[in-house]
Amino acid sequence: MEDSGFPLSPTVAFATNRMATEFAIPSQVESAATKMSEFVQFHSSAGRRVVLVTSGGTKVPLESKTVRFLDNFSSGRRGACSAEYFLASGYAVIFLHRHRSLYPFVRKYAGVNLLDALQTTSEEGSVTVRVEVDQKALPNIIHVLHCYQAVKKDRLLLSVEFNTLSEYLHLLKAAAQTLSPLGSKAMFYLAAAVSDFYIPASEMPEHKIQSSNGPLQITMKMVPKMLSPLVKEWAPQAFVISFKLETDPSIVVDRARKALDTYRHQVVVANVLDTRRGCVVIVTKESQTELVLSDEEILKEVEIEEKIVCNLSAAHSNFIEEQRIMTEQ
Ligand code: 9Z3
Repeated sequence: MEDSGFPLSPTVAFATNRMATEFAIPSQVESAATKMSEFVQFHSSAGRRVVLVTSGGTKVPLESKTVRFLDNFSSGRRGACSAEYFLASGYAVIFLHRHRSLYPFVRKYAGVNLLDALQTTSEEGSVTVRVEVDQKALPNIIHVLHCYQAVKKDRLLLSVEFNTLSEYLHLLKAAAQTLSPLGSKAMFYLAAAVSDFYIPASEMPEHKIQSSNGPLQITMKMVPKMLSPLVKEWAPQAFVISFKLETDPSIVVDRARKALDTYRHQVVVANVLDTRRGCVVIVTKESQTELVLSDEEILKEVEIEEKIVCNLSAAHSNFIEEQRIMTEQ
């Protein structure tokens, strides 16, 4: 980050210092930053909006030569599915996702054994192999393939992978700095389920923890909240959406509102573990909008992400317009 010339607020300075001292920069960050920068320049010159979608859980190692790690439930479906709807709404998408979590388009066939869905029809030994697809095993495959190919042809989707918490944090920072020049046209859609706890490298055993030493007690540190530097330092003009997950429905909206008060970004999407596929609440400073799938929509296999993305891209348009008017005054 270039020095802005202004002193950092104490919370921002605390988070960025901890990130710099406790999380070494992983090797792939530099090349990912170059790719993201080329992607943003390409779409910015076309006047397109760009959204960073984060997706999937994070892996928190317990040993430096890692045999064991802590993980969480996130499948990456919310992020993968939302990325498709953002693409359909005209956004270019940087998809920052956990390695092997669900991926846009192909996510529809997760769990299908491809080898059961394909048959070869050409003679054995011929150079080009013709393959027949069982459309019952891969429903809607032709449409999905065409959508994917159109997105690929127009270079609208950039895939960036992370695995560990450290990789996630540094790639998020690199992405934010790359998107910052887009100003209000940049959107952050932070749907990844990032661990709140970790063991610093300096406190981690090098080798596999021995069960012969008896029951295991571990103390974990709090992960620095990177929403603070993201909103205040890295991309201060962008439209930022975070997600709040709870298991207790009676507290989720209050918690979302508290996050909004603390970080002062634009939107928190509140969701509850058991009902997250059918119901969310979009919380902003002025409003609270419940999005729910009706029984009929569930039968038609409508996805809640379609509603979320529709709501947020409209809110983003308003935000861009408000910022334009403010800078003109
Ligand atoms: C979410 O709340 C996402 O909607 C889910 C999606 C992870 C629940 P899936 O990947 O699930 O489709 O299986 N993401 C953010 C969760 C989170 O960890 N938020 C933190 C918190 O609630 C802070 S941003 O404190």
